[in-house]
Amino acid sequence: MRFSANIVALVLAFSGNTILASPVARRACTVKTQRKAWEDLTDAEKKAYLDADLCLMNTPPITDIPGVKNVWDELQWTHAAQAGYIHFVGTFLPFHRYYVRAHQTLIRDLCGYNGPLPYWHEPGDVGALGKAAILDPKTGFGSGGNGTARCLIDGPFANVTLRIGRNLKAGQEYCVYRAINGVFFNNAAQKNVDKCLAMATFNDAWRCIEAAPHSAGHGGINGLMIDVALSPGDPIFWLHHGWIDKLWWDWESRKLPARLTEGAYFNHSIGGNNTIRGINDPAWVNYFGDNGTVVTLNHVLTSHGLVPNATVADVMDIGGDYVCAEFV
Ligand SMILES: [Cu+2]
Repeated sequence: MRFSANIVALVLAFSGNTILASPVARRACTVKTQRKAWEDLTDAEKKAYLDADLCLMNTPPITDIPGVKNVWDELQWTHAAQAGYIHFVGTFLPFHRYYVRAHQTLIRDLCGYNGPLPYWHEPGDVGALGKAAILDPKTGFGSGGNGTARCLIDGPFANVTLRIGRNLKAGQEYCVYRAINGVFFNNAAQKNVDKCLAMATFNDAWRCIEAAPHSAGHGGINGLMIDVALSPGDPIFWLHHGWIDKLWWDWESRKLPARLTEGAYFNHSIGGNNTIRGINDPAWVNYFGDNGTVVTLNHVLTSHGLVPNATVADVMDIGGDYVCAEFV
């Protein structure tokens, strides 16, 4: 997968105002959002959550992002637009925590969803992915795809139309497509999780989590989910990244409060790089606010105006004022 400098230039050119919007004052965290495994939701809660995603797909755009037809497109677009700066970098985990939180804010504010935020407990489905509750056609996200296009044939998202392409333009319309791969999903095994959680430094833990548990969920669902830029088009993405976010929090929780602060996080080995693969457009690098090539707590996280920008510092504590959540 490639990300060209042209894409970055395009992104900055039209969104200069929104991307640089300063963080707004936030409310104190009083009532924490409960994050629960999908199988611990009641069928009514599952339906309400799935309906909220369908609602986003029918909600008119709220930003000036070109070519989008609804908020779901916008969520997919902002991930695609910065895909080269949020994967294989030190902000991989912080960005995706911010992004999961952004999705939660949108289903709450635009679609009235106030239930628990579900995640996918993936090790529980290793060896039996085809029978996973999350893939249930009636109470879950639908099963695998079918035909040459691998479009979903059942579940609530079988008739969803997506339109954002890798060039960030609305082009040919396409479906949510999957090609379930139980062999690849074996990497989601608990032993791989345990290995990552035992890592002593942030850099080692992050790279481990991104490599095995993270890749396993994307590769197990396959299809759209293995597109590093466009994968948020499949609603399962949010439950997969809810799980990845839990793994980061589980790692942080092993040494609190030390793992909420910069020293314990980044002062090991080389620190988390904030660009990859020679993609170092000065506009983005300066924008991040790290004052260097290593990710810091000042690093800015953006969603191009879907929700206000935040910083890595804001998202470090899952129970802090910004994320305000707890795993139950
Ligand atoms: Cu991502």
